Amino acid sequence: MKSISLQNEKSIISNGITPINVESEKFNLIMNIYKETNRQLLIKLDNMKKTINGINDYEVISKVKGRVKSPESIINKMKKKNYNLNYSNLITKINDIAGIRVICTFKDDIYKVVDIIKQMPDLQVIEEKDYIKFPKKSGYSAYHIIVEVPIHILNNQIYVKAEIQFRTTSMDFWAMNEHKLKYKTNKELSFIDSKKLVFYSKALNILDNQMMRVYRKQECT
Ligand code: 0O2
Repeated sequence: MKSISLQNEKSIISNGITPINVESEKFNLIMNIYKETNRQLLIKLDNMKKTINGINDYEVISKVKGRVKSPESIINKMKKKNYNLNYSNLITKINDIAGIRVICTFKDDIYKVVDIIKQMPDLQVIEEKDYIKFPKKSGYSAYHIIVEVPIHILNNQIYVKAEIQFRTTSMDFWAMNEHKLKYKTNKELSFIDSKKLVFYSKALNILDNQMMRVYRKQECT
């Protein structure tokens, strides 16, 4: 069996610099590969959720959800980042076409879960971004990793990149609301409202820490 990463898969991205046509068969084929990547990653992380929750007396992972980025959203992101709209850039530069979100109860659970994923023999963690220790200017807090997932297509094993975002329930609550309010709309929030969102993110972070401490203290007594 041939093992190769998607960006080197000549039969799929030959003529990688040809412009993206979202109606084409080639685009469809690439999207199907990301759908399969998403499906396989979801199964893996759902199994992990069942095992971890089963050996703990609370839900370490409360939710695992996944989505494949819509064609419109892929094109918008490429335009926003000033990438030429070609297949090579799509595959090599847009890492979150397959995207999974893992919601954990406590912040320290996120680091434990990431460590477990790093030890999975069939997943390669190729990039990490710790927006928990270093939140974005917007107030966005989460832990992101980019993984390479082996997908079997005919007699080939292709490594496809996917993004996994880890958030606590309160980080997720904040991000989903902020996403609706600001991040995904072209509407500008006022300076005061933006400041409020940063403040709310900090307040939720304090609550996350306090709840975690109370819970961990109870566990030890
Ligand atoms: P969608 O619709 O959620 O998929 P960037 O650093 O943002 O220019 P990159 O390299 O993809 O781009 O990095 P990052 O930050 O690791 O991941 C981007 C994703 O994180 C976004 O995907 C969002 O899901 C989330 N994210 C990043 N910053 C914010 C933020 O300020 N607020 C919210 N609510 N989410 C954020 P997309 O594709 O942009 O959007």
